[in-house]
Amino acid sequence: MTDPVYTPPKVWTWNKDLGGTWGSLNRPVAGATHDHELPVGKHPLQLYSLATPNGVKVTVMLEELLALGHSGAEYDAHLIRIRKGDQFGSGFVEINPNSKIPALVDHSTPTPTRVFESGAILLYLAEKFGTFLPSDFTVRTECLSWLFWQMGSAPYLGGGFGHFYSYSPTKYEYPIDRYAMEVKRQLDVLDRHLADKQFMCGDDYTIADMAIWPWYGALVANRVYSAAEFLSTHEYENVMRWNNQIAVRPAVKRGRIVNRVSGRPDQQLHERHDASDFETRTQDKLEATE
Ligand SMILES: N[C@@H](CCC(=O)N[C@@H](CS)C(=O)NCC(=O)O)C(=O)O
Repeated sequence: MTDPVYTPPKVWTWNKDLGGTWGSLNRPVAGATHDHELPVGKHPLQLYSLATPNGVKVTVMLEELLALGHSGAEYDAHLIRIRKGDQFGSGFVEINPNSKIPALVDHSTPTPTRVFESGAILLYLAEKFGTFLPSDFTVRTECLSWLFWQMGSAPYLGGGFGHFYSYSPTKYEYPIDRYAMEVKRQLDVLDRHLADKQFMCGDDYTIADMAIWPWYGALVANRVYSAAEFLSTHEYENVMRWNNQIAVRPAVKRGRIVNRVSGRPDQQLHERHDASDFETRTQDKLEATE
């Protein structure tokens, strides 16, 4: 089917009825829509997030740090329901003027430090705790190249492919073709790179893997957009192997369920305020005590 022809007007105006999952929520202006103070828990690190791929990057990193024994990485994970517009509350906008999860506040610094953008948060935590980022200058540089590759590439996967294949109220051929092609190219970039490497930066698991896995690992495992068959992701064998290797890490299994509000109840921990919450406060346990 040929897509309907659209002639853009001279000046774009805001059509408030865009439709679709995000059409009525997103606006062409920044800033808060309502007053809302953010809660602050007892731990040094306060995370405000949701278990989307960008959110999972950070909860996996925090769980990995704790698994290594860094008690300073103890955190409260507060839920930000982006489909309800929590990202536009005044408190959230103060810590991320871009109104997107994840956002972190470090209360262990002389004055609280806000960090937004998942890549910046991963880098902040890696530098703060001196781990998951190689110290050798050359390897570190390569690693940061992959971290920033992810930050630049995932918007084509999420905002491009995912949006038009999954969220758009009407399916149009041109944008789906355009972004499917780009996402397959990205998967091929990863597949070739991982052909002779265990992880993105070599033998060590780093923040580059933590950034890339929640998006591209989820894609090949058919956990985002139900697009594995459409994109023939089984063809990217090295990405599949790398995905499986990361998915079994205990910290990854914990991190990916924090701030999750959909899927199996035992895989949803809406808020995390204590390590014991994984045993006692997943949705299956909470529902059983209701
Ligand atoms: N580049 C940002 C992207 C963050 C982002 O797009 N977050 C999405 C969820 S995955 C969000 O908060 N969307 C809410 C909205 O667009 O209103 C990052 O990596 O932190």
